[in-house]
Amino acid sequence: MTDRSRLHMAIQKSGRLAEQSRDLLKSAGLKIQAHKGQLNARATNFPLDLMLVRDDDIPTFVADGVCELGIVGLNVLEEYALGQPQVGVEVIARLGFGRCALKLAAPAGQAFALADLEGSRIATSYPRLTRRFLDEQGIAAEVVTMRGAVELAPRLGIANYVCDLVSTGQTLEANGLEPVLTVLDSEAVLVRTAKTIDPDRAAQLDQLTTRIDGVIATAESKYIVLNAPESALPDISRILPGAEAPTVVPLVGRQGHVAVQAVCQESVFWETLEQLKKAGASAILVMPIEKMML
Ligand code: PRT
Ligand code: ZN
Repeated sequence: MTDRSRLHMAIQKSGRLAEQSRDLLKSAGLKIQAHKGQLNARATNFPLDLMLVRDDDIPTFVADGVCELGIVGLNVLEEYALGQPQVGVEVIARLGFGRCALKLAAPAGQAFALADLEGSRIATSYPRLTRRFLDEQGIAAEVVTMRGAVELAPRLGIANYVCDLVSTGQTLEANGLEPVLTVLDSEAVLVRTAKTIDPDRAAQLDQLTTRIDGVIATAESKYIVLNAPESALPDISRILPGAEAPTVVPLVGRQGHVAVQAVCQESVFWETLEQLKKAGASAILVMPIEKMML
């Protein structure tokens, strides 16, 4: 029996999203108590229970309200949603991991034009997304649904093309295929049920999602401190990536010089530091941010 005084979140038990889903929750300050092989885990310092399931089941759990929250690949979610008459799951945040793309691939080295798909057979584990794409392009083709080993279909003579998830592209290459079109760009997303949640649970959900937003924001953010002549401030503010209104403090004993502090919400590259130095900055420090609440 599920404890209705606690929030429930469905995450992948094992697989490509499992570890990073748990890491995200840990970064949000949750201590998770899990026992090997169990389908449930409990946060000991937050009213959250985890359901550890196959990724394919996560949209259903969330849509039904069995779990208020879930972490799942956008590809799995969209494929599920296309088969449902009503939207039962809402995306709250993109999480920046599990990145991949659903791509249409053709035999390598073969000239390809969109019109070639007309009347062809396309093997995929994502029949609804593939069908939607073909419909949008006005192409009539046969979609062959396969559970796995999709990339073998052309060689086995089952299909002319495949529509499969790609991250590095190695699997396609190893099977003599090359991507020709992108059907969907995907990554892990945090989702919530569209069902109404009682006020206590809703407050917990807000608290948790605010923390997760903070974790996502911190992943890329850096804290920059530097010294500069006051006259260089306009240039320096322009260079600082994704920084809002930096703090400017006078430097004691150094007339016309200031210390600048800023949170940069985009990656800070060596090139950025070189540009800052050129603009007159010195003693530049770039520091990771551990926690942030926006
Ligand atoms: O057991 P369960 O059903 O939970 O897991 P699963 O086996 O269905 O899924 P899993 O763990 O393989 O993937 C979970 C999610 O990770 C997917 O739904 C995607 O959102 C995301 N993801 C990210 C990927 C990939 N990258 C990926 N490369 N999912 C699958 N692949 C496969 C792809 O299908 C192909 O076979 O990896 C191969 C291609 O990889 P490259 O690197 O050779 O291009
Ligand atoms: Zn799966």
